[in-house]
Amino acid sequence: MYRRTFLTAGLATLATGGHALAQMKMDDMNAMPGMDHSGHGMAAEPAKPAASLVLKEGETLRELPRLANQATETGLFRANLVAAPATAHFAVGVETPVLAYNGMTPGPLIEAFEGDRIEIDFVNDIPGEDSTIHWHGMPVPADQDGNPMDPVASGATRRYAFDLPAGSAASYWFHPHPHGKTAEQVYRGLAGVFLVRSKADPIPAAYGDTVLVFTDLRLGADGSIPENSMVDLMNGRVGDHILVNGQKNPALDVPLGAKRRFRLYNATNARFLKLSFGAANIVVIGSDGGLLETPVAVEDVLLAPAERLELVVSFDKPGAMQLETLAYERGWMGPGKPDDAGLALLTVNVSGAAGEPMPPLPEKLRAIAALGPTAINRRFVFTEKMGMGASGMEMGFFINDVAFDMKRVDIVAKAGEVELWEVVNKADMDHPFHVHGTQFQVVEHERDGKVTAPAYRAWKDTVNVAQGETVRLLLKQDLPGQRMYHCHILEHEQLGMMGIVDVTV
Ligand SMILES: [Cu+2]
Repeated sequence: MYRRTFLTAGLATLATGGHALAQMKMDDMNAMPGMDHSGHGMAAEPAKPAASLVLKEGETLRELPRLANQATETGLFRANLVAAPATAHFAVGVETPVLAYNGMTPGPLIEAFEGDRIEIDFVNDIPGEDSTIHWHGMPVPADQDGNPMDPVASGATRRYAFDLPAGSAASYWFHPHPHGKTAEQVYRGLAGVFLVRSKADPIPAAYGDTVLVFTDLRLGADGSIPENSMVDLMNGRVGDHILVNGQKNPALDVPLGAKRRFRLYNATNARFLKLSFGAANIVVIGSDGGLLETPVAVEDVLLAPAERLELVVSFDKPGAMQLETLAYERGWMGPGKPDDAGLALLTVNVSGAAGEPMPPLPEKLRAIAALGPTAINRRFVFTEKMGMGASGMEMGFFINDVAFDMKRVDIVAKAGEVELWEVVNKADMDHPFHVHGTQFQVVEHERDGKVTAPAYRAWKDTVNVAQGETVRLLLKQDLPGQRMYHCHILEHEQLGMMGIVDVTV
């Protein structure tokens, strides 16, 4: 939609949607990053990519450094994570101020085993801003999960401590979740991988285990990371460069006939990644919450913001093969719609000589019991409201017609009870729905009256709800306390598309 028609549509929405729009508090608007207090308002559109900045491509894919375990006792993982300003070198000869965990973006990779006790001392050295660490997807107690209600003040330290239960092996991650600052702290560089492993992993070790974390970088002409514009707030921030482990289109060499295990992480604020791997065959073996029951062959995959997938890719033809983006219509408002298709994220060079023969992928990976029967049905409806107000463009993103309020409990659930959640998207964009503290199972998708079952049963903590779509899922919270549920386009979460479920015993 072009800007003029967009504004007209926005005004029409305002006329009919005054009730919901009034929930968009002006003090929240003023607290938003990128808000210009000079009276001129904020930039409407993101700045154009800086043409003079060059990001090197084709360097060897880097492995994310492991966070060292300081504990000597077996079964204990203890370490420090410090969030602080740092300098990164993305473009050739240019320094970029970022936020980093222990000086790194993405942060250091945490690797632990089922059954381990985790103790992380978190130091917030971000000047003037609260932060938290949210353990995305992990079954940690509510008071250890980095909720916006539990901020760690600038200069303060707190310990996060939790146990990893049996059966929890999966590709999790961690990122900040402070009220009103999540989107900015993540696009400035704060995100990291948390791998929980099983000692009985059925995937052959010969496939390796390669983590690919996608982030979305935008650089201004001076090499700095610009603040969010109005278009970013509406659509979620999409950058100019999709990076893999902090590199642009890195390279990986494999012998002919190799099979490789990849863990894909969408750690972007708002980029939808529909991906194919050229001529290589892709098999999905895992989702947000760990392995599937059986491998599922696919042509391509859609990875919405915050989702993860585990793949086994077979490289049976010599030559260069690219992990590349395909076109995907995620809904866009206003100018600046990104060109999503045809971006090379990773180049795999397959040698002409065959390597060691690969053991076969097992046909059975694990059992996933169906959740049920259900104790209660709930419905969550996503809407967007936009229009011109007294101080310029106003916008809000709502669940069941209300914007997030940290002091309001939206629903009360009982620990251990299975619930059926119906998530209805009546908005003009896709919204990836995330629930803290547990993993759920998607039962069906409904769009234009047509109901479809998912291609496989899986544990998920984030599911994309496309424009006009309804997603039904089964969910059970085992631990008591307050949990967040929200859109994982982080700008939408920040502008209200979030609620609190209070889980009681
Ligand atoms: Cu959203």
